[in-house]
Amino acid sequence: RAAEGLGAEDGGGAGAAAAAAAFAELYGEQPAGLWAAPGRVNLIGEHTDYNDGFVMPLALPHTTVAAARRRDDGVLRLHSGDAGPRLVELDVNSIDPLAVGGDRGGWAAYPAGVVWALRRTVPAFADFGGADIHYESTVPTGAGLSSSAALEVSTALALSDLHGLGLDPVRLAKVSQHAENDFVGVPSGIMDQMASACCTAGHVLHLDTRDLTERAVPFDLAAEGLTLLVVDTQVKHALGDGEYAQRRAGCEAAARALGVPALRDVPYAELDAALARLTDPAVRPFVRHVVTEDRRVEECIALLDAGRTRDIGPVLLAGHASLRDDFRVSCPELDVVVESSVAVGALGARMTGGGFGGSAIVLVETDAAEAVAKAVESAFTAADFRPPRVFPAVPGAGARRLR
Ligand code: GAF
Repeated sequence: RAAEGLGAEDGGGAGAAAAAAAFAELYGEQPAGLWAAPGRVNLIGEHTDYNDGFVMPLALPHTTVAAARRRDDGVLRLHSGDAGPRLVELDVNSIDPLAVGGDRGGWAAYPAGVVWALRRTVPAFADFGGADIHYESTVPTGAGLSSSAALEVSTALALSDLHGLGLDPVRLAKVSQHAENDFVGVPSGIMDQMASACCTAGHVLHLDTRDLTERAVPFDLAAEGLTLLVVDTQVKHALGDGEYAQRRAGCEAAARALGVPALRDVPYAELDAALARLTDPAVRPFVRHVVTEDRRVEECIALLDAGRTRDIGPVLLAGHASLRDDFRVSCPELDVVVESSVAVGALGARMTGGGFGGSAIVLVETDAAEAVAKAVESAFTAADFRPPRVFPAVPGAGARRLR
């Protein structure tokens, strides 16, 4: 039942104990430390990050915990509580995107990619001697909640600490994105890694993805009697399937055609003129989405700064319509979440993350949260969809050492 899914997730405590115990069982001694990095939802600002635009993610309480120790024999061993008994063992000197071969696209490509990216970009890491790592994660995979970023950033932070590199959160995010783009081969922007590395509890992160300037904006929904529900549609999304890359390529082609470095540089006031100048009709709706979405981020920030959180509801709805109709990255399940929740009084709702499945967010009065969750669940049953998983998003902390 939806109501049973409404308990907030443990903030890393249970995952930490499980990770330490599993590490000890697997590798025969206690880990040198435990590091956690969260998944995220994005409040608004979708498909803007690879257009140098603005995003507003918040970290989930759900984390990936990495239990790790150093080695000095050139061996990297990786194991995940989610991935069955198989231990992935790699020679650190031959980790490259092709040599990882069978694991390319599999979960181990993400941490292996982080090692590869650290060795390429951090001189002090060049003589990396290896590590043993075990992961436990409460971040749902394939749900559009950034389980990949949580895996990457927890790995980057663990290795940075174990080797005394002292990489700051922005550097951790950049290394992680490098791994995802150039090792795993997913052409994502930097929102998810920045969210996992830089978010703070009780806040959303207002991020300019061009220069990575950021501001933590207070987002204490409980104090206002509000709840942000996450609805995982259980429709697995995969960013690597070509649609994401195709949207990104379309946006970049449009920016070139308009003679600007990125679509972020098209002012909202000049949107109609810019659309008229585009000769390829296929990219016009992409441009309209990105330019209006950057504007919606501004609107949300202004409303939050003015203490008018309830009023962001219509902005979230407009964002969903734009992703559905112009950017065309929604799917029937995500649309049903939005329609069925608003029909019973939700203040606003939208798909979150890359789309093509994954999750939606729903802003509700807290005393209506269970009824809204049930309405969404009933609508899924009526449409013959798999039951969704519903839980509240309490803004959690970014990546940190647990012990
Ligand atoms: C995915 C990507 F990884 C992000 O970089 C971002 O583009 C998002 O889709 C859409 O806003 O999560």
